Amino acid sequence: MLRFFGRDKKTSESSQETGRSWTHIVGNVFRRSEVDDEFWEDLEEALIVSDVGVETSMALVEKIQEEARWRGARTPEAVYDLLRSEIAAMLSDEERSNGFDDDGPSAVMVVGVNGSGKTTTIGKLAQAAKKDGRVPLIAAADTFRAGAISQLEIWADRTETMFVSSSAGADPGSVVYDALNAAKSRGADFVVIDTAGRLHTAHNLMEELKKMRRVLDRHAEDFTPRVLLVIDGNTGQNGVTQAKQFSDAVGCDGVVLTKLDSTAKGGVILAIRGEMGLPVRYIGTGEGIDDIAPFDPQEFAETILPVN
Ligand SMILES: Nc1nc2c(ncn2[C@@H]2O[C@H](COP(=O)(O)OP(=O)(O)O)[C@@H](O)[C@H]2O)c(=O)[nH]1
Ligand SMILES: [Mg+2]
Repeated sequence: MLRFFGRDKKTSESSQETGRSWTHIVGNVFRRSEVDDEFWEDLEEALIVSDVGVETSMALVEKIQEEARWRGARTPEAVYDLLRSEIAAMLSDEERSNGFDDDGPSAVMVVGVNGSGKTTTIGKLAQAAKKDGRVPLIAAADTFRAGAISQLEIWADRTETMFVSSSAGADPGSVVYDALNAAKSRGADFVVIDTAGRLHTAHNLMEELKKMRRVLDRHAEDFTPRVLLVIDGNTGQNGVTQAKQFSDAVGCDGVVLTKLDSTAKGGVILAIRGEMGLPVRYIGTGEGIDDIAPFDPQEFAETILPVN
């Protein structure tokens, strides 16, 4: 599913702001005249500042040093090209490229902290699914607050998508259950489920999400269960912590990296990939309904480290 829609909007066109930040910070290192110890130290530091994380930055620099030695790359320009290729290779996900692109019906739980862009992403996914000939159904299982339900309903109306909700305070697991049954009887083949994201409140979000996941798993014969984690591209190292928490609770299939149209550095995605192996599936590139694109590692690498 969602095979063609992203072609309207390229990763490289839509994340120019992110590219600018990298060109400024990481690009500067390559102005040095020599590839010496100081160069490597500066490169590592620039990657860390770009949210790539200490562990992943060190591993990346080590890999590139090795590669540079092996290939006899001795100039900053040559190392720059190696870095770009290595980043693209690291983010690509060939062996699992079909993991989310299910041919049959699927049900996707969208998780992430408050404000990361879950509700907006759900509207965009429903729209994209329609363009792709799918029949989506949106489930409002963020029942923590009435405002969350009505915000999602606006997206359902805008995209003319079937909508299943309950009242604020209702059990989110039962909303998922109702949504899957409704999807089955009404012929929907792509169920997108909104969830709460308030980590710092008394109610136990992770336990609630686990319950929802169990409901999904019980319907696995009818709808392939999927979990997408939404991460704000502006998030620094905290994004890794988020990825760990949500993955531990419900197991994530992939990440949607949002707000790449803003001053997001996006480097956290390298840290998430490096430390946890989670692939990026989609990028959010604005607040509009069509501002989503499948993630393209090569284009992303060329955006943050432009080909001269
Ligand atoms: N610029 C930009 N803003 C976004 C993007 N995705 C979401 N937003 C904005 O981020 C804010 C929070 O989004 P929302 O979907 O409500 O997040 P939620 O709390 O995770 O459901 C809203 O103001 C959205 O318009 C994106 O890709 N780019
Ligand atoms: Mg929301």
